[in-house]
Amino acid sequence: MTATSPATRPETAQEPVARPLWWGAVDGVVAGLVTVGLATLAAAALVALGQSSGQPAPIAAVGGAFIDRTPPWLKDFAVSTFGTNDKRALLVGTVVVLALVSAAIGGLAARRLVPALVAFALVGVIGAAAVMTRPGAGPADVLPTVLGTVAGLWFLSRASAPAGVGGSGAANPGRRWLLGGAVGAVTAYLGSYVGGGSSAATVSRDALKSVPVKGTKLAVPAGADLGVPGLAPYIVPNADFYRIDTAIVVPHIDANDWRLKVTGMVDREVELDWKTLQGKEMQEALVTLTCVSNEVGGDLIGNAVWTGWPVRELLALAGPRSGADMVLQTSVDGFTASTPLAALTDDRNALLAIRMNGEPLPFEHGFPVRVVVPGLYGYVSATKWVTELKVTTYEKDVAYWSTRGWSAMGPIKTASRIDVPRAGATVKAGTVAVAGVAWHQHTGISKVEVQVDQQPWAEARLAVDASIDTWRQWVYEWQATPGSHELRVRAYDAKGEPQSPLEAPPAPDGATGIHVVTVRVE
Ligand SMILES: Nc1nc2c(c(=O)[nH]1)N[C@H]1C(S)=C(S)[C@@H](COP(=O)(O)O)O[C@H]1N2
Ligand SMILES: [Mo]
Repeated sequence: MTATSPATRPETAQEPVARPLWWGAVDGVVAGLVTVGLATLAAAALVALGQSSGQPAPIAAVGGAFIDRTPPWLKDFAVSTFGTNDKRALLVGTVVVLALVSAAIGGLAARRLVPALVAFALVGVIGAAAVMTRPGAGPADVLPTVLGTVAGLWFLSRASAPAGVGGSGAANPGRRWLLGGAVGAVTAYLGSYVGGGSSAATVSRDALKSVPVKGTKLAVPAGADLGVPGLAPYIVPNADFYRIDTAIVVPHIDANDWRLKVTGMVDREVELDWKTLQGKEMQEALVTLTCVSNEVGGDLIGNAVWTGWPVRELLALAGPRSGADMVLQTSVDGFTASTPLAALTDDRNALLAIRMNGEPLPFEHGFPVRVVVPGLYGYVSATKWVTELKVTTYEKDVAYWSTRGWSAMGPIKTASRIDVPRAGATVKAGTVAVAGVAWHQHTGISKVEVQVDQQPWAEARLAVDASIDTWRQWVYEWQATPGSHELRVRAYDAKGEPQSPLEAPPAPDGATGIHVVTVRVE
């Protein structure tokens, strides 16, 4: 008998024709899609059923884990390259890397199935590890990734099995790709759709829109907004408000599940829930938030009416011990901010804010509760989705950005910006309104000056002073003459201190320098 005898080697089990490598690569990508799709959908289901308070979707978890391990230079590069799209860019990057890895594993599967399956499972394990190390992760969170990975392994092994013994490997792969691709795409879409809306959190936020808030309303003085076209509005609508955070997926917390603990160096730990907070007498305050990453002339700044309960009153219930000088704020997603204890207990009215411009906080801006502290950059004060305030010391605890090259303290620096005319604009000769904003929160602005080319500095007209905690609009009527001109602005705070003219980058504690725009006059 020869080795090729039909008696020993049935027709159907003949050595299959080796599949082209690129077939394998496509199989790998489709297997990856099936895995991610099913896992995303299962994760959304877990969240919708209230069975997870972590980040059970593997792509989001890997992205989040990556952000938390990003060195400062890479973070700066991402923000300067992608701006506030940096997280979208990271998600796209994660998906591209995963597709490449899946393709490579699929190619391997076309030649050697077992090592390929092991490699595929390993990628699943990495995803599961990312999920399980996200803040708030519970045991159930691993299930979506396990389910997805098992389905992906099944797909890959079926695809690679020889035709005729239950496999479809050597058969025309088109149908398999179409089916697998459809399952992956539909589940991924459904998963992100369910994950994005219709959750208990959305229901709870919608219901709160019509619930009246206790406390006195604030009236914004007429004249705080100069109404100059192109100038940033004094109050920035929620939809236009800048957003900066490390959250790959915006946390969706049901207000009824929200708790805030006061821990650390206190006489007694206190826990605050939503019902209790809602029963408090609220205050309304105008506060301008600013990001420490804002470049000179940048737009990572915005002003809103915030409604909330003073943090001071909550801390008083806990009784901070002497020796404490800092409060480490923690959010549901693990972000931390170190705020001077004094800034939360003095008369500046740091708030546990529940409303932004009269609406329940948008999810992106911290629903159900965030902290707002006048005078401090966001990264050391404005914790969104806040869940814990630990009274401690700067010596003992270090916050998220302070371990990544940013200063532990973050008082906002005096600055000013020209909004109109825009840099590079062409304007008509004659009277031109040069206008912008200036800020030094919790001190206030007393004077703004504009310089045209090398002429002497001239005083601009300030808008009505609505609050020392906000930016202030200014306008200067310029008699523009034809040609190219440079416009500069500088602000003085309420103590008469001019802003620093020295050029400094955002890191480690905020940019300084003069905003200059060049315009053409015809
Ligand atoms: N939970 C959480 N809160 C956060 C951050 C964050 O990454 N996570 N970023 C802070 C930073 S750096 C800024 S500038 C402000 C921005 O607030 P906004 O997105 O509502 O404008 O939020 C702060 N609060
Ligand atoms: Mo920030």
